[in-house]
Amino acid sequence: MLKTEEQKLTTNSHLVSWVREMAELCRPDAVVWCDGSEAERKRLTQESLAISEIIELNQEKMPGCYLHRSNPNDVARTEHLTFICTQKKEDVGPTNNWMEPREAYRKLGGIFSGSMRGRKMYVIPFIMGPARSSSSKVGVQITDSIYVVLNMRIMTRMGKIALDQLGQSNDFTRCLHGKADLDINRRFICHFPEDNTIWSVGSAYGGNALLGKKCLALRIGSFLGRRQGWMAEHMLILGIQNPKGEIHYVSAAFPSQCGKTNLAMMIPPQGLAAKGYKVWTVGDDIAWLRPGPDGRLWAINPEAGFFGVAVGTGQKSNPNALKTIQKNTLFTNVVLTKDKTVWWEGFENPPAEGIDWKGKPWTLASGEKGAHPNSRFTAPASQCPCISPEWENPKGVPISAMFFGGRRAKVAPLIYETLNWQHGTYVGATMASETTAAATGAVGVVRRDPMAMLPFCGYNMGDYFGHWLSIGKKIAKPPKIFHVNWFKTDSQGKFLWPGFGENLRVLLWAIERVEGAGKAKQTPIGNVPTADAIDLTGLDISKEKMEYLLEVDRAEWEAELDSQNEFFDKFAGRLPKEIISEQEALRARLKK
Ligand code: GTP
Ligand code: SPV
Ligand code: MN
Repeated sequence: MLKTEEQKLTTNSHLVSWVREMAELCRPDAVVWCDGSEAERKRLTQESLAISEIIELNQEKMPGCYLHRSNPNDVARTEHLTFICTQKKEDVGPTNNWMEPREAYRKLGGIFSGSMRGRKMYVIPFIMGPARSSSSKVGVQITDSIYVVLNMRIMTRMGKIALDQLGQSNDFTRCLHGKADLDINRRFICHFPEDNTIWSVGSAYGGNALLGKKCLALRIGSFLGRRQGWMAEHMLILGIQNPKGEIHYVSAAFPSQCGKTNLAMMIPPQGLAAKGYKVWTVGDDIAWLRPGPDGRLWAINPEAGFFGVAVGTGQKSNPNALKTIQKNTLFTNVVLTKDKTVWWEGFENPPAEGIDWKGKPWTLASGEKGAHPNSRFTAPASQCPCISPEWENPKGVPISAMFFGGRRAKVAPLIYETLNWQHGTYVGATMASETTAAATGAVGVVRRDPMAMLPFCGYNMGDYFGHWLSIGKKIAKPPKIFHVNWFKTDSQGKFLWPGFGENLRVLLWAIERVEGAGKAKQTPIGNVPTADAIDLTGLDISKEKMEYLLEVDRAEWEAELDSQNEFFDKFAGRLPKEIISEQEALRARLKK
């Protein structure tokens, strides 16, 4: 059944026999090997249209753009159905769900069995990272969803290019994905880091189904990174160019739906643009970081596209994202307008009526939400107007500063600088944020989300903190680590800081600190800018507001430390002693 097409594309016997084995399990009507060509894109688009999996948008206004509506029970990551399957349960730690590998293969195998009858099986070879980069990894995803293939085309370097990179090697992540019947009761996202394998069944949603992204680049990636001496992080990467033309690259870890895409594409506010500042996007969600021979940490973006949150993306908040999604973009769970364009909450000039994300007639006047809060766009990174000339550099870019941050209505000031790598690791390890619509479950509940990796770390998080500490010992010139919070609110729950492009002001202070300048005040938690240290040229914000944004309240921090302990207690013996001693030192500073 496989013969003709496979032989043309690859002679890799490891790959060919694995695909044959999976086809025997899933029993598709046909196996299609994807080469990544333009002709293939056209053909698959037509097939997807024919089964109403996607809807053609206005090709004059939005060439190459299509809309997909998910099954309403399948619109976000399902963390309770996501498992790490290692021989020993303690290796996944207290923050991951565990399943015994044989049990997982048996259980999911039962669901996969015969599940592709009447459908085609697509084989997608892909690279995470720039082609020919020694930092890149090859994966091969099998799927029965054309929507998934079309997304993978945008999000990864796929097809022939990946087979060329793989050659005859057996070193690739085996990614099996099937929609089965999209039944949430038969949905499992299982990772087998010890086998370099991922099996995902019963969902066609982004992070559950585009297996190169969270599953490979973060869960399997973090596991491989620990073995091989690098880091896989839920971080954006951006370059900040000063008026002299010098560029500092920084990375930032914020939990899902907490502003990575927006920060990665921000436009300098007028006051700073006039002075000559520019921002360059390298990546918006994931960074792979390695110690370089020069003692610095170097980062690549393993992805080739953006799977961004649509809701909230507007002319005012993120004009670069809007320019990026003018063409060749897939939209998921947004409003379809009368003239076959798209809209979502937070996008200016709403239409009076349209079809909502569930496919039902919708009017603006109804006050109902038209787009799902986790609606998304999938767009090629190369279309971003501020994409960095370095974004595909196989060596990556050197990182000067790293930022941790989340949604905190209180406690965390706008920015503070940690004292060193070890203290920064502690600050990342104790990050907290209010939950969002990116995953199913309650929204707005504060939870610990270390390094924004809580749902994405492929092994015991205690060991992960240890890995951070060990990387710090290997780099002579570590980036400075900061913590930011764009989401502090007033007594009415209104955001105090204007955010978006204005965030550049805060990053510039951090870069001044990297360069040994920038005025700072010592506080128990770290160094905070003095009231006049942040460049506010052209921004109208009161002195009182700034003072409150930068305030460090001792009583709030003492309570924060108590709540950190509840999280630490889960790790029992596996929390590095350095993390505990950093917390003790902070407690002592707060008491002084
Ligand atoms: P994932 O793709 O889920 O990982 O999300 P992300 O971290 O890339 O978040 P994104 O940039 O898409 O922003 C998520 C939401 O936060 C959107 O609704 C934004 O409008 C909002 N947001 C982003 N940056 C800011 C900010 O600086 N201030 C405020 N108040 N909201 C922001
Ligand atoms: C996230 O939830 O952090 C995302 C979207 O970036 S997903 O690909 O679904 O994980
Ligand atoms: Mn993300």
